[in-house]
Amino acid sequence: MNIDRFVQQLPDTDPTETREWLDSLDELIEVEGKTRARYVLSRMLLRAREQQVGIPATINTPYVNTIPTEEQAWFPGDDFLEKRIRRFIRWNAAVMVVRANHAAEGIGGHLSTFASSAALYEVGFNHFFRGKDDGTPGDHIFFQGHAAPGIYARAFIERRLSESQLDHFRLEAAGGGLSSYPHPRLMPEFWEFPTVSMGLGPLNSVYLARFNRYLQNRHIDDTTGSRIWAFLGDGEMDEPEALAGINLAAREGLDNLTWVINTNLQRLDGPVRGNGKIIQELEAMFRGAGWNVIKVIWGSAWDELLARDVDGVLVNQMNTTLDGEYQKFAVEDGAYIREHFFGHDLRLRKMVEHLTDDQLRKLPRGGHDYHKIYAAYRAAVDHEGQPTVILAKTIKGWTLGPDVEARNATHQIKKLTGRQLVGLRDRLHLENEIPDEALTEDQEPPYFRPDVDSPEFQYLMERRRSLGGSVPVRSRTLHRAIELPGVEPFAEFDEGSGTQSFSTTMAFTRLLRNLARHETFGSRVVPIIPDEGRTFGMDGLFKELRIYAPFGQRYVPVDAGLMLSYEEGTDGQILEEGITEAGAVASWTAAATAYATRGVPMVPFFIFYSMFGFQRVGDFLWAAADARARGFLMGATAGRTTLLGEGLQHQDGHSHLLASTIPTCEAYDPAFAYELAAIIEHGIRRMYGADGEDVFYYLTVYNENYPQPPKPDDVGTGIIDGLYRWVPSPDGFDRHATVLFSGTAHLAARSAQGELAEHYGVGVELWSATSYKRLREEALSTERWNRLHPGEPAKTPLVTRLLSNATGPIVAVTDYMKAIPDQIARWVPTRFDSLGTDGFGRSDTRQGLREFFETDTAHVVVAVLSALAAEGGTDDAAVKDAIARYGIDPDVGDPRTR
Ligand SMILES: Cc1ncc(C[n+]2csc(CCOP(=O)(O)OP(=O)(O)O)c2C)c(N)n1
Ligand SMILES: [Mg+2]
Repeated sequence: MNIDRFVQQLPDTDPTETREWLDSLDELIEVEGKTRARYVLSRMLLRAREQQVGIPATINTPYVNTIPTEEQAWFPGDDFLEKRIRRFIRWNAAVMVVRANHAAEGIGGHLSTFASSAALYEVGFNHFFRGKDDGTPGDHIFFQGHAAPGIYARAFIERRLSESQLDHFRLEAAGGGLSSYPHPRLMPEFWEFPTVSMGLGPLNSVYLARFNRYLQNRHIDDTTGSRIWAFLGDGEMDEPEALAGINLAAREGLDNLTWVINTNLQRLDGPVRGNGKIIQELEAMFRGAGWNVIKVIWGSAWDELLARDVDGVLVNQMNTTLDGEYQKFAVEDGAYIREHFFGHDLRLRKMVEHLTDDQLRKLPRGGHDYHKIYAAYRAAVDHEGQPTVILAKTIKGWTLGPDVEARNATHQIKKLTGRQLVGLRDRLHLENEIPDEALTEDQEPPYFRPDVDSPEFQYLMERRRSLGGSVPVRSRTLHRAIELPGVEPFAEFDEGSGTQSFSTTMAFTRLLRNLARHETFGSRVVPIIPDEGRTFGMDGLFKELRIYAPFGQRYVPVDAGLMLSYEEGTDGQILEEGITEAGAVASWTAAATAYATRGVPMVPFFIFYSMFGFQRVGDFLWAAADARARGFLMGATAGRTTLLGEGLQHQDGHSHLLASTIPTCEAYDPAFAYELAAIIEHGIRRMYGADGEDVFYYLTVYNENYPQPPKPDDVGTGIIDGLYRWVPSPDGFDRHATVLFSGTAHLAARSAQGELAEHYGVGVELWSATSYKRLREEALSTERWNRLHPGEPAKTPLVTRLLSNATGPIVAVTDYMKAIPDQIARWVPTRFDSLGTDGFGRSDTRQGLREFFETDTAHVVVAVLSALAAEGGTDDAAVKDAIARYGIDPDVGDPRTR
């Protein structure tokens, strides 16, 4: 509490009275002790709040459970059966990792994460997680990536997975295996949310909870029956993205969101906060952000001790013990704990006199106590108006024995010796299920699955039935079909703009408006903007589509009187995210996967500064591809020379290179409005039509204005395939060459065509290359087919077939790096050169920059002549002439290194 500064600012109007209050506090502490004083102060603060006396918030509570025993919800389950089930699952989870590492040395896997969180999951499975069998989308659950073996182990007992599948944990290449972590791309009927890259799950879960509210408020889908659960690691909380969304979750009152942080005090290398207390640190942050925080620190066996802690010595000891020390207590015996935890104070020693050393060692942590966990989940689910975080203290590697539990190396342990397996078996009391004969060194440790008529199986299945069936299940059942638009929204772009100049960004904004206003399809369009709408000329949409604000617009905007005012509403369509590309991409992912998570296809357009796209949030986009996202990413203010003045950090010459790394990303760099419209139309039909494909689109749009040409008649499928002849070679020339352009580079290509015709007698045909990525991928597939089908007539890659019709050597020009056109170089049938913007951007005029990066008219002319000379089609004199004509300094440094 930062109360000192608060107090210092205020005058003391009655110092005598102040003194009296302080004296009585001092006396209270002296006579009754600190605990009593703390209690009285808390009561005073409560009363002050009742009387509307505002006091700066306290952000930490003592190191004890938030829910007092007497307020703990009654546990409705069967203790005995649930414990048995949990033991079976614990056993199988461990055995599958051990067996996998026998079958394939080094294959990896994790024992300790699930071992510490088994109870956290099992209480959820038996009492909370809603399935989809009742025809609803159920709950949305983010499982901690490293806990995957436990989730498989349960699915095995539920008879959703076979023994052979468990034995193919991490052996996926031949098909039918189980993926290391939650990967919908690899197990599309099982996993829903990829989580394993730390920090992505937390942020994605916040924005999914938010997106569900958006769907609700916009009357698109009833999402009230779905809770978002995210199971997270305490180490994971150090990722900046992990905490980046917590303010939004509180601000928008997302009480449909529950986070369960497995605070086992350890991460991969060692303690998360050896010298501090991660639970207290997290409590402060979440409380400060406005979350409901529930700490589950101590198991039930501590209740009795805490009840006798009238002096507060136990709580004091709990408050002052560091996490590093708690970790040590987890590996030490009872005598050590008696000495070092309870030994500092005679009153403490006395408190545990009646307990044996063994009982002391077994005093459990709250996160292993399913009564405490149940109470916390119940409280979270019932809590209104705020998201809830449960901080559940556990021991990493719990039940796996003294060599593993709470050891610093525990995270990496993936093998158990015969002795350790026997130890685990005994610890889990599975002597009848796993007899000694089954644990000899000459055989694999067996799995155990209770019979279908066993009480355990019956209980477990009944629990799941009553909650709507098994989880996790990824479904593609359509709940609310989408109606696709006809050609109308796209048609106007085919006509071109005559003499009027506008940019592809402006064309996009217009198209987006057409789509969003469409009578049936329109409501499914989700424009997502990270505070850049004005930059892209989209501010007109603020008024027309309005900005989503869950509680409406509770103020009069400064521009209320203007035509294009800043309008917010509970059913606003635009997600104006503010300056968070990570948050915006998380929103996009939620929308782009709604076809599966909710059976409600949504069509998100995330429009961002192309430079702050892939390289800023590339990992999120990779995860979105894993989650089988469908939607559009719009890299605006694209290019390294088109966005003129902004300089090095802004000018994007490589997002297409980064996009090329994602197999399901269709990356396009259109030059003209009609291309843009054709690609988006095709994308909508491909992703959202019958048998929609799990791909997404990345399109770069520029801010340079020029007259948009009409669509030529004979482009066929060229725009979508990635390449088509835009203008044939003019007649009447002996020498010919071909120039490929993309994006704004068409300007240089077209003027070079004129220059080459006028001064050098070269007829140039122009091709528009909308997607080198697509061309390359087609060529790679064809090449592979040829390699594997010797003796059969070889197929020719599309790009080779197309360019066999081009005349002369080929020069490609782009506002991106040369590596982008070079993607096809191997399959170009003639000489191929590329001009691009390798190097750091800098501020200048467009012309200045294009000169600098050698992508302007002059350099296209020189490149064509140089290629012709090399091919014997002309001589060096023409090249020299051009260099002189355009005033190029041949000895100036390479822009790549300047
Ligand atoms: C972005 C990222 N960085 C690093 C890793 C490697 N890694 C995997 S698990 C782990 C430690 C996890 O600790 P914690 O979050 O506390 O989870 P626990 O297993 O303790 O529950 C690390 C560093 C990762 N998966 N993702
Ligand atoms: Mg941890």
